[in-house]
Amino acid sequence: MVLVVSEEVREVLDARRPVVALESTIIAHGLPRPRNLKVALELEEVVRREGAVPATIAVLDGRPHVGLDKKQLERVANEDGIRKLGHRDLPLAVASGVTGATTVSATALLAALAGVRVFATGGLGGVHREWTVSQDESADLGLLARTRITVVCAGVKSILDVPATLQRLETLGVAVAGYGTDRFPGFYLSDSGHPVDWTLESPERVAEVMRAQDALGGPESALIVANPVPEEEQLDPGLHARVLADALRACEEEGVTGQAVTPFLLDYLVRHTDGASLSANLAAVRGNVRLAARISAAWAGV
Ligand code: PSU
Ligand code: MN
Repeated sequence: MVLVVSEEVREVLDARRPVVALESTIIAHGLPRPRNLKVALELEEVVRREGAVPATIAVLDGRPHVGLDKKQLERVANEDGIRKLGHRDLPLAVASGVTGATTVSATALLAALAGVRVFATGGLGGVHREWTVSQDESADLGLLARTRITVVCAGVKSILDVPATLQRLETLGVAVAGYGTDRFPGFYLSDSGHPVDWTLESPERVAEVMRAQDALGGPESALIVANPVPEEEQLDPGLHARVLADALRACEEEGVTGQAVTPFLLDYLVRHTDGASLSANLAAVRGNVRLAARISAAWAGV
């Protein structure tokens, strides 16, 4: 067995108790040090407070881990040169003995392989704004079209082309519902300016949709639960628009491409909003993790 499932996670899975998968790219590449380790520990604590067990996922020395202890989390947060692994990178990382953080696509795949059904993150990857030139669409979307998992997120990162991403999710057949809203959230912002077709009002309703997915059969696709950051905690929309425009320009001028694009833009926003984008990002992630824990409880029937 290639997958290393921690003893605690194995026990809750066997007992069909609530468990929530957490990604590690946000820790290694999405948040500045030393705040990132604190956040990683805090997010696990949020899951526990809701009565669920956290399963943070990463690849350590070529072994995919589901459930990390404190030392392992510290490695993800602090190790220099830690790689960013999408799902296509997993076999290469395993065979090369590499240590890397997993993106939404790699985390969702490993969580599903381990039998974890609910996953919380910040914002999904998606279609980048200059897609017609770069063809840059996150592998998150394609993987979620083929993986039976529930992802709680604050929409897709606002650095992306949001309507194009929503269209791709429709084309790929991935279910999307707003949580308590008929507006698609905008990651740092409560509202991306685009609607969603479905609204779910409680963790129990989300669990019912998950049961319906399984009962219907069909392609093993994901369910995206789009949970907005509370309006009081969102980034000021004017500031967001201004700094994002600068960030996109800087990205182009500096010739940043591929995997480096998302971390570059996130970091630019943190530095040029005096940390306000970081606060909004963290508020969104915290809310998502809490909701995911509640959904995992409803799913487990507790
Ligand atoms: N959400 C965040 N911060 C992040 C990411 C998401 O709040 O750093 C990461 C996720 O791991 C997502 C990845 O899968 O960015 C997308 O990267 P790319 O655009 O290179 O596929
Ligand atoms: Mn990309």
